[in-house]
Amino acid sequence: MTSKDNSRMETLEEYIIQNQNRFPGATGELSQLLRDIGLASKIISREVNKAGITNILGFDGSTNIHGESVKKLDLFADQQLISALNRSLITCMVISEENDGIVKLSSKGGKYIVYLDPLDGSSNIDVNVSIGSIFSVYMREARYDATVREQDALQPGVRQVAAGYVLYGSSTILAYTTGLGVSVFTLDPSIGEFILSDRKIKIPDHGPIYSINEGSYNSWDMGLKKYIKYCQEEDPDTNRPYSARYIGSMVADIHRTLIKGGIFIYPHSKKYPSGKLRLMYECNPLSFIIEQAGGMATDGHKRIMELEPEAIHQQTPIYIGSKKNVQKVMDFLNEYSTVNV
Ligand code: P6P
Repeated sequence: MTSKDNSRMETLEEYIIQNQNRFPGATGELSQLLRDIGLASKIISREVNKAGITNILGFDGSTNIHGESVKKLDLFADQQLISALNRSLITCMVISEENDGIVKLSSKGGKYIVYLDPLDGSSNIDVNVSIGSIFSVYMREARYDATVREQDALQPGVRQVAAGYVLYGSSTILAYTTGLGVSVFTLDPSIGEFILSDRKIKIPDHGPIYSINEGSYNSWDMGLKKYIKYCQEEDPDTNRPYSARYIGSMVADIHRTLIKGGIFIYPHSKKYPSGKLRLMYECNPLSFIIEQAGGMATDGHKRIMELEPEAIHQQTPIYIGSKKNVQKVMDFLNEYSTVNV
């Protein structure tokens, strides 16, 4: 007789292995990749939680491809994630916000391609606001012995085989999906394990919260201006006025949206004509998570995960969250699409 210990929740490792058995023919390689990311996240979490004590706050003097000053913790997170993926020899290349080009790993025959935003929201590090790591995993479609090329990584989000994020906040949360729903884990620092806290989380169909940086109001399209005014009007029947919540860390804003519902918006603007957020390592992975939880994500015209990428650091506008909230903003954008800003 097999005794199953029901006295404690599953760890991330146990859950990944059990999930792997649901994929006939699974080789265990994707499971290993997810465990690698889990391990690196624990190490990053330890550094983030003591950043104020050790000399790891502040800038390291360099700038990334977007001209943003790179913080020491950004580089630490980037190095931890890349070296963890490198050790297991199943990833052929990494594309990360912290590296201009592709990072070829020693295992040129690796079957996976991984996009990373190693520490999203890093401008919040010095003010102790939640930050996060984001990952997105694709299968390499070229022959495994072929030279690793950037072109292999330009795949639409619908071809992701896994995606997720780690949120370093009041607790460290890891959420991921392989296309079978979204599972959420909470790090128990006393045992150093991520413990399952939600097996298949669902986003509310509607939420009375909108999340956008209203500082760029003057450069919004008319439809967006009208939608935000709609959110602010008094109407108890539709839970309005909504609450405005904006953390400035996409992972934190998206995790709140996943739990409480509502909508997160980063539109195009005069400062960011193509939007600020990166398609491949912010918008696609977080859209995979939100869609798997029953939500929706578009660039204002098209489903985010159907956008055909032309560059690994490409940016896009994004409207993401509860289905009813996203559909409502789309109605306003369509109604006023011919009205100039
Ligand atoms: P803004 C952080 O730098 C980031 O990439 C996302 O995490 C966040 O949602 C956005 O930029 C914040 O941008 O222009 O509102 O400061």
